[in-house]
Amino acid sequence: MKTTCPYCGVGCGVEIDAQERRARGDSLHPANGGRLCVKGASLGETLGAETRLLWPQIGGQRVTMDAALDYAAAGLRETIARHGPRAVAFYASGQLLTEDYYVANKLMKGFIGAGNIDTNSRLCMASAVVGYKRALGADAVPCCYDDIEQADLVVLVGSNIAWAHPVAWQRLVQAKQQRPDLEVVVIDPRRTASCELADLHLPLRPGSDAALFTGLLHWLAAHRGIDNAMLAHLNNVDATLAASAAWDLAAVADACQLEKTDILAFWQRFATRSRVLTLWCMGINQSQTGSDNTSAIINAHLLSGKIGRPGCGPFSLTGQPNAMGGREVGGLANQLAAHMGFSAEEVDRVGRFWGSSSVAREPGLMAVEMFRAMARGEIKAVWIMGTNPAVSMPEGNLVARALKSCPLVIVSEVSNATDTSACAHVLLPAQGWGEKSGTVTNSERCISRQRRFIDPVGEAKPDWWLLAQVARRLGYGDAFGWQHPHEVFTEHAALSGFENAGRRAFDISGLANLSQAEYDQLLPVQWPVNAAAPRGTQRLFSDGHFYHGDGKARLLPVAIPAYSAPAPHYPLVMNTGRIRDQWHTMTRTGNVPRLMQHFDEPFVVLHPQDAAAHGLCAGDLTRVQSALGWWCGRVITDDGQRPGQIFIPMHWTRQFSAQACVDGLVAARCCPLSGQPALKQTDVRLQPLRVDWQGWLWQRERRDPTLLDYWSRAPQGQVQRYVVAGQGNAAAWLKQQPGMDGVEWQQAEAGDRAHLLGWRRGVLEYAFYAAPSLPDVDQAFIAQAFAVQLTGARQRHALLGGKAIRAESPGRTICSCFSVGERAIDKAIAQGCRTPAALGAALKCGTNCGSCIPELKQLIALHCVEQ
Ligand SMILES: Nc1nc2c(c(=O)[nH]1)N[C@H]1C(S)=C(S)[C@@H](COP(=O)(O)OP(=O)(O)OC[C@H]3O[C@@H](n4cnc5c(=O)[nH]c(N)nc54)[C@H](O)[C@@H]3O)O[C@H]1N2
Ligand SMILES: Nc1nc2c(c(=O)[nH]1)N[C@H]1C(S)=C(S)[C@@H](COP(=O)(O)OP(=O)(O)OC[C@H]3O[C@@H](n4cnc5c(=O)[nH]c(N)nc54)[C@H](O)[C@@H]3O)O[C@H]1N2
Ligand code: SF4
Ligand SMILES: [Mo]
Repeated sequence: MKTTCPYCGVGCGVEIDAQERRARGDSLHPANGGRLCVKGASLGETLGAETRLLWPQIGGQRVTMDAALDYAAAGLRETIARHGPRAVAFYASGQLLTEDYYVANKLMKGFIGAGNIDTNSRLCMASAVVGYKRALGADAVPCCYDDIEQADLVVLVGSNIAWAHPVAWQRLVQAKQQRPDLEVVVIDPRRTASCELADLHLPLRPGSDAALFTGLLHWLAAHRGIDNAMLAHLNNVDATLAASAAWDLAAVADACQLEKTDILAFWQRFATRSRVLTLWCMGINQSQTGSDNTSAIINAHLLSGKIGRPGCGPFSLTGQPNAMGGREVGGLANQLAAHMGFSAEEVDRVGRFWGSSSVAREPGLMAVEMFRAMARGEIKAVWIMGTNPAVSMPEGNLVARALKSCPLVIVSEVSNATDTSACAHVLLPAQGWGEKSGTVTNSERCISRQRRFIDPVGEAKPDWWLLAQVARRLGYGDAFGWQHPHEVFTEHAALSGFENAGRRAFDISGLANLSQAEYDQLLPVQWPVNAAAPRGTQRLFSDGHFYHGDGKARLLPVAIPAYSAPAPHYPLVMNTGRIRDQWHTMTRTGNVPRLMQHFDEPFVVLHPQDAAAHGLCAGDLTRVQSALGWWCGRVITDDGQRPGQIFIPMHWTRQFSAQACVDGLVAARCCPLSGQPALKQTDVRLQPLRVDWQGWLWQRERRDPTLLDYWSRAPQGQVQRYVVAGQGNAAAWLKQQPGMDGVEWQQAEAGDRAHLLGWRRGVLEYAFYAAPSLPDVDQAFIAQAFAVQLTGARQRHALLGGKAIRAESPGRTICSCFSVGERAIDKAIAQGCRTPAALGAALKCGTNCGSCIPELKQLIALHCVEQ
């Protein structure tokens, strides 16, 4: 069965064998041509029912689906009757299917009649949307993935594509192998895995991108970098150039804290290469000047005519599998539907199409404002679907409090335990990937099908169905009567073409008459798809026509913030982002042991100088504090970090660690135009976390430790592995934990080490190894001991010692696809494998998705240095 990967915005086609539950790349899909990254390749392992939400619940008690839907509808109806439609809100997600998203938007904006539906895309794409709309007249990505292969110069700015969009990265790697003169410039304060391919890395001061690109604009104008043929299609050129005049090389070098020669090397390449593709992501959007950052990039492409041609363009990589679908249906609070806004004409048009006289007339609250209004008691009922705001929103502690104080919280979810569902009054089990059916749109505007290939677990239902059922109970049945997602899709497609006449870029009217069979067989297709382009459209703006009323694109002067020194109490700047093998709040990837191997604890990356200045070494535990909260995790040192800047992954939640939700520290300072919060720059300080002991704890059941400043959890199949750290006596702590009645302890204490095995009726329940610092034990052997019945005294003795008889630990996993550990790789390097290809031939590492190749190269380099 062919379907689409539910993780990142690359949108890879997947072929899945439903019986074997094995995922392979779809060789015919335009996004990936058969490739998958490790997350995609492990999709089969996420399909189990163990961690799924199976039944509807009210107040934690299982109820029937009807009872849950009745309760949710009655609560919404009552809230609307007493407090008006603006007292309710929906918070949706770029991980919903387009059909789900369309129904949610139609219910809120079309029938409840308020604008209050916003989405996690506010944290992600909102600045790019503003940038495109202002410049091009439409939220329309001009480019396609083929441009990666056709470019002369690829600029990666604020994008760690090697980890966040691994298959697009693979395409770039291959293109550069085939055409070594294809150049890559990486603009990122950190040296990331993506720098592996960089001809030039600009480690700029965080937040200074707009200065760099405004300087580029000024430089292009002064160095014959203007495309004269393009000028006829541009507005506002003179004013924008005048506003950029102050940004000469010296000013930019000062603002960005970069070497002038490096800046020039970038500007010269940009000006002289004919085909330049700029790929940007969260380092640009998640900023207080996010919208202006995107405009600064688009300005340079417009003025130099590097748009609308193969290998060219300002290309915003979308994060989520269907962030684009959300933008199409109008899932953001400041859009109405299908690329229409809230003008009287548009409200009237959408009202006629939907058959509703109560369509919202003004934008609703954007994400940050929505949760603040909830905290103030103004939002009294919320439905959260496909997102985990208690973890992923800035001001995390305020958001959690707002949710706890909100009188009605409805959550539709696939996972049985999330930080957000812990605040829910009504839990609705949603169908997950493989069960649900519909469409998604990837970064290059390509619509592809997700298809059902397994039966849903428990009573799980598609999100669109849950929404439609509630809509019927609210009395809007006629407009929500679909039986199949195909009917939702064709209605959405028809709205996109309704009274469009070429004015709105998003037009898929060519799909409005699909039969169900045609929908089921739909091949990937890039919008617009209409009478003029029945087979879709690979690139936009090739004809120099843009979507502003006058048909021209618009350059825009941008605001460049003055540099402000860090506050004395919080001298470090915290950057946050992604790691290669985890997806967001880990509700799915965190349960796949193979994906936990790359990094299995929350960590902070520090420049060695900063670590030393704080009395910290690699491997220590530390506390990071901002004005809003604190975080706890392990130190990694890396000289690729800018001094003064630290990096913490966004992924860890209260389900996986004691105190590692990084958004509890992040203030909600938003771009005034897009409402997107600056998630990459928080002033913090750090200090060592002093503990008496650290240990490993394996236990059969999940029961999270209590009374500790630090723990973190990594599920390992049938057993849970915790890393714990505490004060006082380690053995005494363990024995006092709840639920220890009837456990027989076998204990060995030597010096300051404590090893304990806990047995219940001869069955191993606990294995615990503590010492002043984390002891070296044989993890695979210990986890395995929970799967087999250990009988021999010698084996039990070995288990108590924490070491298998004659075993060697494989070290940290480097290649997750083939589970190849650091030790085997080191050994192979010592035996003469000096290239990733040689390592691949010997151990298979790096030969599937290839995203560990940068780390393989590092290990080879390290070995050569040590020699
Ligand atoms: N493995 C994995 N892949 C994912 C996801 C995931 O959770 N896991 N999530 C998906 C989603 S929703 C998204 S939005 C994308 C995000 O994809 P990316 O944006 O590529 O990932 P991030 O790690 O958030 O941040 C990218 C880079 O921005 C840099 N940065 C920080 N501040 C600045 C700055 O001021 N200027 C510049 N130029 N760079 C800066 C950071 O150092 C970081 O390396 O990934 C998608 N893909
Ligand atoms: N500090 C910091 N914070 C960030 C970011 C950052 O870089 N730094 N990045 C931001 C960005 S770009 C993003 S996109 C957000 C992502 O943040 P979230 O959207 O909050 O993260 P997810 O873990 O993807 O949440 C998706 C939830 O939906 C559930 N789910 C999965 N499939 C389905 C389904 O089909 N139906 C339903 N109903 N539920 C489903 C999952 O179990 C999970 O609980 O985080 C943002 N927060
Ligand atoms: S690159 Fe993205 S879409 Fe492709 S397999 Fe990996 S996570 Fe899925
Ligand atoms: Mo995102």
